[in-house]
Amino acid sequence: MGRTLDNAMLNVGLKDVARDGLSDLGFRVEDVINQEHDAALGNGGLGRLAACFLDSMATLNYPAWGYGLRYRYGIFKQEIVNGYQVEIPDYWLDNNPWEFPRHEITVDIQFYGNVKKYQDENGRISHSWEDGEIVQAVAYDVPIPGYGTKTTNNLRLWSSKASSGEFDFQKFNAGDYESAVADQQRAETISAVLYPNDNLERGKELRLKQQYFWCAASLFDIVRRFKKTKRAWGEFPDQIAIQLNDTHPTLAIVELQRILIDKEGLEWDEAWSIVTKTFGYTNHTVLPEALEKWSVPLMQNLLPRHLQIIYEINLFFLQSVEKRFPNDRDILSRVSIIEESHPKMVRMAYLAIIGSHKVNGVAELHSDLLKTTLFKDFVKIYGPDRFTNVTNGITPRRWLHQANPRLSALIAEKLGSYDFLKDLTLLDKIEAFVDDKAFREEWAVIKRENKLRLAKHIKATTGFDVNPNALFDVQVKRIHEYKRQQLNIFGVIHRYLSIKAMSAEEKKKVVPRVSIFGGKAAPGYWMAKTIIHLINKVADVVNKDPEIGDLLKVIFIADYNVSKAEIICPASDISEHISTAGTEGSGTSNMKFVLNGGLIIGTCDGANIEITREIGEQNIFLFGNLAEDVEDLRHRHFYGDFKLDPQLERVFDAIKDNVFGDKADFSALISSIEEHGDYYLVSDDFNSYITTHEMVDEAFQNQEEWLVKSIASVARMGFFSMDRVTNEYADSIWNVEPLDVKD
Ligand code: CR1
Repeated sequence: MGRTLDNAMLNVGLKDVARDGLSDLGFRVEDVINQEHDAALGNGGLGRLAACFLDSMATLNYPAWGYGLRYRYGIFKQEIVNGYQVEIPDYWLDNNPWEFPRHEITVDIQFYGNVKKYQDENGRISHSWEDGEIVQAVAYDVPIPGYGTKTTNNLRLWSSKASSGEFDFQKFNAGDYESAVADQQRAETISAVLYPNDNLERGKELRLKQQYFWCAASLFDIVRRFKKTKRAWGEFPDQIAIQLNDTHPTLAIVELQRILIDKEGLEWDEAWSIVTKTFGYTNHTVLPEALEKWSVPLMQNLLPRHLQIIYEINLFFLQSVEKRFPNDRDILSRVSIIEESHPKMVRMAYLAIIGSHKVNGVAELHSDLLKTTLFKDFVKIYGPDRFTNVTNGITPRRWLHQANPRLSALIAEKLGSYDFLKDLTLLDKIEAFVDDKAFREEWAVIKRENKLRLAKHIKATTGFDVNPNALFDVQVKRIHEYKRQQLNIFGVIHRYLSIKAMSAEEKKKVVPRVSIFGGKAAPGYWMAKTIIHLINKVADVVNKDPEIGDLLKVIFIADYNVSKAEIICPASDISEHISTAGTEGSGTSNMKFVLNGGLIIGTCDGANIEITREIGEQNIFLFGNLAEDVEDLRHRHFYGDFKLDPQLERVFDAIKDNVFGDKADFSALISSIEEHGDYYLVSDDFNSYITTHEMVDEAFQNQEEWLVKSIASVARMGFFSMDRVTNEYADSIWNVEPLDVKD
């Protein structure tokens, strides 16, 4: 979510009032804004997308709730010590004025125990989940004000607590002090910490506990609210839509089925029809290591009744598949929710598909890949209409108006109002001013000021001076091999070596560059940490090399988060979105950078492809192999049919010559490319990457042309508003309409 104050003031239209009032008291509104801690309850694009959804749903007057966990510790704070990432706990909850504790709204959540079967006098069988342990979920509400509307929605975050309350005094009085404390601590562990992995699942029991705790509390809340209306159960899907943001809340499907059959006494078929009409599932990644699977024994122990229901769902599903494809024996094992491995595993994505009425990916390429690879069999079973695409977007309130107030004001001045913040397609009208000299000038001045602001931040946090006239080249996102920060830093080394080999005359023609990196590595992701280390070692050498001077600077901005992104996005000349084709679901920072007048260099991956379609291929720097070629290239690497790119070899030679510290520190990174199959195709894309960067340099030298590209691109970004996205979900998945709040 990032910070709230600035966004909330802008959304409810009170920032000017606040500024004046504070100034009367001798304070600057900016200083007050900067006191706030980021709410960092997620890892990367997935969580930030949810935050953009909340802003949009409130702005468009959709009566919608967000549900999540109130982690005591969100994503860790990152420090760089001697070039290495160090993780520090993030005490974000101290002095958080935005949450409203609802101590009266609690739900008892059960774990472990066993299932008993009962038969009544009519022979009807029922199940009851008994014993085990109970943990209490307590609601904390965070208000989400929409922009230019009276609607304020609610984000409800659940915190875990011992069911006896703060402390079991009975146990205490009986002399069992230790166990009273232990109960309390075990319960509080559930919402204690966010798992710090982006695009990776690790199957730990506590994580499954978190997921169930969150789903069960939220479902109880939703069902309680529905029951107050006294409507018939059949109306449930008309009144309620639940969207699963990836598979992490898939247990909600099973939980609703359990509530309906075990608690409310509905027949299986009626209940299941309600469930599937209620849920929609968004898939956010095709990376195999991110696809959730839970071990059957683990689930059997923690959630015995849910496992039974999953087996039942699977049985009915497989029976229907067998009926439709009687001659295809293999399909049953391929699509089964249960993977017949040792131990057996529950495939959460399959459960999510089977329990939902619509499944969508987050960009066109990604949704196509889902249909042709991961979920191919399900397309055969359910038909293509069950699968759809909704390309991601971003909220222009935070990512233009709040992050770049001067650009927003310039656009408003030209368009005559701030209406574009509610209908981003209106931006297309600024293209008419592309030849207006004064407008262009102003556009350039704003970019320069934003670069100065970032330069100031860099100076304050790293001690390095960067030249604001240099080309600012930015890659900020989670550090991951598939996102290929290693390709970027190898490109930087190539540039460094090239400059070193130049004559004084040649150096005069070099376009000065500042290569800016930022992003966290998962604490257990060793290769990602190695990449961070290499970036910082290269920075040490390059930034202090007198032969280089202002021609190249390398900066690693520590602790990248939402509020840093708000400073960084408006300040880029070019940003990098360079994942191996076919691996990035969508990417959303690509949209943020373009909306702020930065150009981008990228592969034909995720939403880059649609950004190109919208802004025109003359306004983007695309490079690299296509998704359709990836499999073949990997195959060739596997059979040794490949030669390392010679310019990349030169880069590796420098690393092996200890130019950037001990070569041993980077040997695994190099051998993953040289010897172990180059899974992310760094070598295959290297030549295309550096040639395209030469084109970037050339283009940047013609500042007038560059400005035209920048303005035209912003003008054509309307499609990527989160409001378009939200309306698409509302129409094609949720079947919900806006509800105006009356005065
Ligand atoms: C994807 O990697 C996408 C976001 C939001 C991420 C990224 O490309 O922009 O989702 N996926 O859709 C993810 O976190 C668990 O999967």
